[in-house]
Amino acid sequence: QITACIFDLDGVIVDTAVYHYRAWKRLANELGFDFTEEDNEKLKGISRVKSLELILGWGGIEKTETEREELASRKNNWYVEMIQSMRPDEILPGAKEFLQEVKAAGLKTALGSASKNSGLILERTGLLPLFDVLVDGNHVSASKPDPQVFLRGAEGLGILPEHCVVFEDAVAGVEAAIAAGMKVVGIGSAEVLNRADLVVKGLFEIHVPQLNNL
Ligand code: G16
Ligand code: MG
Repeated sequence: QITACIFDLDGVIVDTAVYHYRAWKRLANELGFDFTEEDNEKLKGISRVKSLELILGWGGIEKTETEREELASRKNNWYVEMIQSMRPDEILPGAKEFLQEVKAAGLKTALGSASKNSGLILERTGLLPLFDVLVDGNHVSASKPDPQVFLRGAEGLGILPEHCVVFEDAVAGVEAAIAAGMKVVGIGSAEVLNRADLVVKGLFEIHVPQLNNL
């Protein structure tokens, strides 16, 4: 019996990936190199620090820890500047409707995101009231594929992992949900998210009654 839904943010509720991409690209360009959109896929669901490590690797650049901190915060400033002006119309199709359907059915909701900026995004898009519990990059020490972010969410809701279903667009996030002992609905391509219990194109394709047949 599913009694709680745990949602990833970027790629499931909103499309902030394009803003992350722009900001990381700008940083890479300032450092004298570029990376492809295909490489950008590898950054999805990965923490800020890990993303920077990957990008510096692609550029063949080595930096000290202090320098890396400065670069990460430079990228974050550009990113925050862009998401400041996000509007409710940037919510992905069906996401708000599905959240409302879940709440109306009496299920609990939690956010399980790697982002340290999730509060600002939910506030700007007006989705904050639809979540019972928020767990994001500010609350965890290990990032996806580690299950910590989802286990904290379940704990916060007071619901056992086996009664939770996770909605995820990233391979690392699907792995994290499985490691947490939860059901998982992949958002995106079935080929890429082949370990998910079900894959849909977006939250517009799923309804509450399906959740107990995963
Ligand atoms: C998101 C994105 C990642 C990003 C991470 C950290 O995770 O998918 O690309 O690197 O958050 O974001 P920030 O720099 O804002 O802390 P999720 O888990 O919501 O998909
Ligand atoms: Mg995501």
